[in-house]
Amino acid sequence: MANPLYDGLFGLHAGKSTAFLQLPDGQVITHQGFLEISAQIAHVMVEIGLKPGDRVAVQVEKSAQALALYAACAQAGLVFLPLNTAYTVDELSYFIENSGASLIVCDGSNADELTGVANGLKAKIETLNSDGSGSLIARASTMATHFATVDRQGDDLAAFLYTSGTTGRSKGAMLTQNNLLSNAQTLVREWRFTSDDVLLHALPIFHTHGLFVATNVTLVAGGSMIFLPKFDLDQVVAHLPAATTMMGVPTFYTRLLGDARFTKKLTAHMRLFVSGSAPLLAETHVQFEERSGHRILERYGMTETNMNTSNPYFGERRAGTVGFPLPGVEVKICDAEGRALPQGEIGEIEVRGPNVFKGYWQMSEKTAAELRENGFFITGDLGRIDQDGYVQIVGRNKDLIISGGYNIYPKEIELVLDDQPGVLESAVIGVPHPDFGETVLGVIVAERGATPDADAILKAVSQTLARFKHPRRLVLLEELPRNTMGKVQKNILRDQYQGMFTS
Ligand code: MLC
Ligand code: AMP
Repeated sequence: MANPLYDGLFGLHAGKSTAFLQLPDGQVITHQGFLEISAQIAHVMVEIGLKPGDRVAVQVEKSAQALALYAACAQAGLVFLPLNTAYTVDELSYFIENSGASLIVCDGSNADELTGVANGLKAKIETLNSDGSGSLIARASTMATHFATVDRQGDDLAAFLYTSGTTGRSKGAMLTQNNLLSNAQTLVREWRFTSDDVLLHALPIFHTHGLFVATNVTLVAGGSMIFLPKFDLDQVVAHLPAATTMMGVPTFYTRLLGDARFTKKLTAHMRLFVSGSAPLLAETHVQFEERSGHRILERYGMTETNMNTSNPYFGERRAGTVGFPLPGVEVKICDAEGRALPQGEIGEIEVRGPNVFKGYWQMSEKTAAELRENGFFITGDLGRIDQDGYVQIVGRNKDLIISGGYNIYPKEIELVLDDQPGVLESAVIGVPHPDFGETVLGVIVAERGATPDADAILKAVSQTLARFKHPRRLVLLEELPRNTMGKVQKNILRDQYQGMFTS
């Protein structure tokens, strides 16, 4: 027996004294040093009483210790459940309750509020602060630096990542050990990662991009990461000279283009820039090449599937496309029944492969609605495949806004807006935004004779939902445009307000 994920990402670096994490304060953590921290944390998990398959809900700032917690969960056979640091206690309570997490790891500043949630659910709580302090690490520091890896199979669960849906209820996407490992191994080969690579890591580590793409790829290759707490333009510019690769959402690249320090000279030594999580405008692609001499490599993925397609490392990286299906991944353009459409036509993108998740936690109906019996996952993205085989994403068949790489489901916000005094109904739409790509606009209709108070509404939203989901503006309309079936025509609203943040 073995533990494919731990062995394939972490265990293979045992004893290596080469750098794994380079922190902004100059501290370097070697591969072996990292394994020792994670082994110590794994001992704490066992001491707490966690058993293989138990869920560990984690809402902490990015740090080396936070990453070691991910490795510890893999080694102890636990299911890692990372959560956006922007989530409110309301949002967290749902994830913790729905997942049945046995342990919550949070920042010390949130411990009091979350202790209430934990007690109600019989979950244990430990703290981990951004500077690496906290009860978890205090306990870990007394533990042995070797831990006997727990046996797991490739089909066992490794992580839950929550993703919202069109009904407003979040779903826990169940990812197996094999889902994560197979995708990382494929990407290392496709993108030519080696142990010489130094990846500039400025993404959060609670989503697929920063954790399962950037981190897992670096681990499989045995390379190292300059591990920044977040995307900060000055820090990124300062650390680029020491990096060989960088991964980011389009906002990273538009922000770099907006800075005069971002030049050919600064990036001449770089090997690769990868973009994903949101559409990269073709004009950004072109401007980036003009300024830096590098063609960004755009790829396409999702929480439920990890990465599906990628532009080629060698060969033409075609702007406005997400490249070819990755080896082992099948991509079909289909009609609503899942029948393949003729080449070149626009339809729903469906994918199948070792990367595709196992289903939504305890939501068999939702799983059945999106994951076909033949293994194809209905992505909700609309696309076509051009005559040369490049996949192009042309839109979405799901009501989703992507702001700065974060997914926002309008329904979740509409439910809160509809509850506010004086509001009859609402429609939330995404409109173009120069920095975030898209941003949130709330359109509300007042109850007869009422005058809703916009400030009070936004305050109520802020108590319930994470900041990145807040409408950046509210618009009051007499009524919402509807079609003959009574369905709100969001396309009309999007057309009407498309220039609100760009002109
Ligand atoms: C922060 N804010 C956001 C936001 N991020 N609002 C909308 N959309 C976002 N993405 C809020 C802040 O709270 C702040 O609120 C204000 O916006 C401006 O803050 P900022 O200083 O500009 O925020 P910053 O820290 O710079 O964050 C922007 C960002 C960050 C783009 C760097 O959001 C980011 O790192 N995004 C990456 C997301 C990601 O990793 N996605 C991958 C998902 S995986 P205020 O109160 O000051 O106005 C996936 C699969 C795949 O999709 O294919 O990869
Ligand atoms: P998430 O649910 O956060 O994993 O987001 C996945 C969604 O992000 C996909 O279904 C796409 O809509 C979008 N996405 C990811 N990568 C790209 C890309 N390169 N271009 C366009 N959309 C993308």
